[in-house]
Amino acid sequence: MEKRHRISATLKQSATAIDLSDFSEHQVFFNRKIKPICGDYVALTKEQNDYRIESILPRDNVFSRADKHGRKQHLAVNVDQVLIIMAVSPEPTRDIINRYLVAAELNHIKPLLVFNKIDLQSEYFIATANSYRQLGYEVFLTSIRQIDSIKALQQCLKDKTSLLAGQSGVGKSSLSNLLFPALDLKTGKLAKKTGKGAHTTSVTQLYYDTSQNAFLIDSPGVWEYGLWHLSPIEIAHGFREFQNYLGACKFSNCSHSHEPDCAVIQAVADGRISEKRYQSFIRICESMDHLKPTNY
Ligand SMILES: Nc1nc2c(ncn2[C@@H]2O[C@H](COP(=O)(O)OP(=O)(O)O)[C@@H](O)[C@H]2O)c(=O)[nH]1
Ligand SMILES: [Mg+2]
Ligand SMILES: [Zn+2]
Repeated sequence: MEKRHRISATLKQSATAIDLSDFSEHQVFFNRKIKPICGDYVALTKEQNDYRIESILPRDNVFSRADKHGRKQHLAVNVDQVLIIMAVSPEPTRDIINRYLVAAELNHIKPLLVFNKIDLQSEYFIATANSYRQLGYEVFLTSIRQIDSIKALQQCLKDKTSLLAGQSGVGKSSLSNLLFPALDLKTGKLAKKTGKGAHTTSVTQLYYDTSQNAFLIDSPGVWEYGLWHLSPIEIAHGFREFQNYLGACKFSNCSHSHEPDCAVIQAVADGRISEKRYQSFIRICESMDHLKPTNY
């Protein structure tokens, strides 16, 4: 099926879709059985002046996060990569970075780690960036005051769908305006169109930059509630350097916290896994206690 129409935002009973052949936007309707998510490719039929979603094309992946009850909630689909933006200030805690990475790994979406405001240099920040580079992650050091610093990152956005993530104040809006100069992101197109009406179920918005053939998905508060409920076994799969050891523990359901003959604990003792990352893993596992397990 031709990938011609893509959902850019959803409301309860309608959605907007971009026609990729002429970049026009249409309001589209759908019946109860069809649940479009931002980023979906859809097949439309035209009835008089209304467009209807006939079907949703198969999804490559789904990016999820927790709702306020700690339940897994689908946010966007067909995402190639998630841009995890951090800044010298507000300074990220290790757990924030690791929680984002767990989400990206478990959603099977490539994370790009962006360390922004590098003009306000801090050695701790750069050392942190390097430690993630050593784990094999793609790391970018950027500043909106040094335009050359964003070029490498911009190259990675071409022909891709990128999801923007990061705490408030790290520079997401300023960076996206530089990375996507063709888009008028500041004016808040969505805000103008739909306001904060009660019928708005999602403020997740997909933008299309035709000059770079790049899609950007912005979802304010993408990390307000963070990870949905996960078991230690699942969380361990979000720590990529643990993968080599996960089959080697004495107990197949090892939580890597206290068990004897745990290959992960041994790797930490041998210095093959960083103590800081391991402690963060333990804290993230403990933070799940207050979330109710769900049926997902
Ligand atoms: N020094 C410095 N300030 C920045 C940089 N990027 C963003 N800022 C500032 O950080 C503040 C928050 O930026 P904003 O883009 O609104 O962050 P957002 O909340 O993540 O969208 C603004 O005052 C920006 O001017 C940077 O690279 N260096
Ligand atoms: Mg912003
Ligand atoms: Zn173990």
